[in-house]
Amino acid sequence: MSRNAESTAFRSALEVIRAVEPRVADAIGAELTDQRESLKLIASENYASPATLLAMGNWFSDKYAEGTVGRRFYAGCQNVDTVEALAAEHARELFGAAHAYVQPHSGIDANLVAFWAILADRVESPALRKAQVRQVNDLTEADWFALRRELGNQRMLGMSLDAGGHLTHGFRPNISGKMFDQRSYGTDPETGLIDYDRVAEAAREFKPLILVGGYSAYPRKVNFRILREIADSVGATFMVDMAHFAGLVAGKVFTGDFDPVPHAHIVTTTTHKSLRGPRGGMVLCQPELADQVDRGCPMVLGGPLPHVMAAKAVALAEARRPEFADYAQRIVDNSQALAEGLLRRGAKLVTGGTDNHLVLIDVSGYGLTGRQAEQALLDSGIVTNRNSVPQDPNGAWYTSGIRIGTPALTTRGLGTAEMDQTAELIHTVLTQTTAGANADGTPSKAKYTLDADLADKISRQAADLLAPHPLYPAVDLT
Ligand code: DSN
Repeated sequence: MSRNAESTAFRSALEVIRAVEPRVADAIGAELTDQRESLKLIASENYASPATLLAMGNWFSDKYAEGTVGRRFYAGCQNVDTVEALAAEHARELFGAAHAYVQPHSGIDANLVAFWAILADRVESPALRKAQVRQVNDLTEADWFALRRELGNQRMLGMSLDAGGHLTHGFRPNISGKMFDQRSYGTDPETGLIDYDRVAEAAREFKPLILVGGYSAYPRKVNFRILREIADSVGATFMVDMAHFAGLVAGKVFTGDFDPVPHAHIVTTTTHKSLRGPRGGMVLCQPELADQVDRGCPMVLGGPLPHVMAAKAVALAEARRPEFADYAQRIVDNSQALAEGLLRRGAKLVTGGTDNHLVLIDVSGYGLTGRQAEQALLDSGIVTNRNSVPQDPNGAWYTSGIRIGTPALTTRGLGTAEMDQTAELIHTVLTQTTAGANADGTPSKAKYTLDADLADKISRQAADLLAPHPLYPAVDLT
């Protein structure tokens, strides 16, 4: 394919949009400029390929397709069937999964599908059985009451938020925190690592229905074989949310005990993080859960998004190519180079390093909160996000950590030498930022001072780092 084809496609699309609402066309163009110019270290973001992006902007967006392949509640779904079946096939092959459900619109949605499938499979309730065989209208009020009580009292054991777990693993800001009686496992206070003996102990005491593995801010590999053994020892269903590291599983960086797919009963993911696909979610599962998983829409999901499923099929096809394995390995090489660069300069890192795509800096070592550090870095052209660290004294809003990740910069082609330079920029900003005070003289968790000239200088250096690695080099919108 010629490089011109990409330019022509995006330029023509913008011309068509501009004729209707020029401000939208301008905003789309401005977004590309912003993404091109920022040193993006947000661990959960990436850049999808032009083919993936283009697969989303078309007539599939106009089609309703509730149901599953070959079993729809709407007529005329033959083309949707094609792309959904392709996406599922690529997902099964890529991950070695027995079943793949590619309809979830996000990671939260994928987790809701999984929770429902596990509850429906495991909870022995006559009312639930009736509901499942679609005799919903026969349920009495007492049935509904009993059902709600049974479902709402089920136990979930997952990683605590400040250790790197995710909101959707039973925490109150998400509906899972209201659906489940949740208990958390943390990490060892000395090493910052998961202590599997303590997870086993918590499982023995709590007897969860679901043991959840997976994280959004834990910088290390997780041994899923051991977690499965723990789940089995208490009769729990083992679910893994691999949203953050799906690309590392796809690229065979995480294999054996560290690949969740052969060990978990059910695995959920997003498709847009390290996997580099469109914004969306996906569920992989063992055959016995497939039927319930496929009921995701309308049980907990709105109508499928066929245009996004088309893009998932494209992105998953890309992830099956040999070069994706090379990409996944470079993500981790870059992350480790960044961690080493920071450590060498004196930064304090949670767990002292990384095995995956992310690094968690404990910025209390610089006398800052996460909020202050995030803002000072942003002023300097470096985009990160603040995150709690284990036993964080500053809570989830101000935090004491900065989470940085390498999937996006690796997609642009930056390598380990540039990661060392990135570590230098981050360390310089954080050492030169001073925590501010409130009007009454008490320490502020948000205010800070950073010399504007220094911030400008770092921004220019960040731009210099990016310059040899243009984003979407074939796309010229001028
Ligand atoms: N929002 C994603 C992240 O940044 O990790 C997960 O939900």
